[in-house]
Amino acid sequence: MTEALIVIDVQNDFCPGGALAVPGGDEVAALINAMMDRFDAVILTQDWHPAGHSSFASSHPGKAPFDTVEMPYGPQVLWPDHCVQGSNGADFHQDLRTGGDLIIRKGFRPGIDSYSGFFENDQTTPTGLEGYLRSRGITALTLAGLATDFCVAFTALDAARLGFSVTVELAACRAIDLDGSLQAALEGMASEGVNLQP
Ligand code: VGL
Ligand code: ZN
Repeated sequence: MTEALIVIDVQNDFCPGGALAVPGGDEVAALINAMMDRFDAVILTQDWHPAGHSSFASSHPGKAPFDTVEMPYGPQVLWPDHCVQGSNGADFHQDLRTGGDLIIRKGFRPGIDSYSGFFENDQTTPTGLEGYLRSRGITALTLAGLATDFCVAFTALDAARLGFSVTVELAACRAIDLDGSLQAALEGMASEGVNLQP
């Protein structure tokens, strides 16, 4: 069995001091570094938005961060401006080992957000990650990173639906936890057959 570690969005803006800081976000870097050598492949994802992205509250007059709007593809939470392409906030946290095999950037289309490393939030536009994994013969994925209840969970759900064997290493993830989103994400992942490692 060929196994990959998928490191989700361990970027400055999701760490303390960043624009969309996840509590304890910086703590996952060392834990993830220690996991890397166990895998046949290490893949990093990077949230990578153009300035003025449609997921930013600042792009919607009268709206505030964490409000929800209706997009053509469904409801979308609005976020503070974060992970703008080329900014320091979009860089990986300095403690993270970044010598992985592949970096998948997502969320670069102005009109659509992308939580999952596989499909954008319309659940149909692919990032190309599935093809990369399949052509390398990778069948099992372990996920860690930020944030448990958004990008980690969406990536895990897509991976499970695509038929990969999926484990989420919860100790090496941290959550935003917006209105019960962490509990909902954990339940959703469990019901799709994702192995939740405490
Ligand atoms: C994320 C909100 C917006 C994440 C990315 O990495 O979980 N959350 N963009
Ligand atoms: Zn984002």
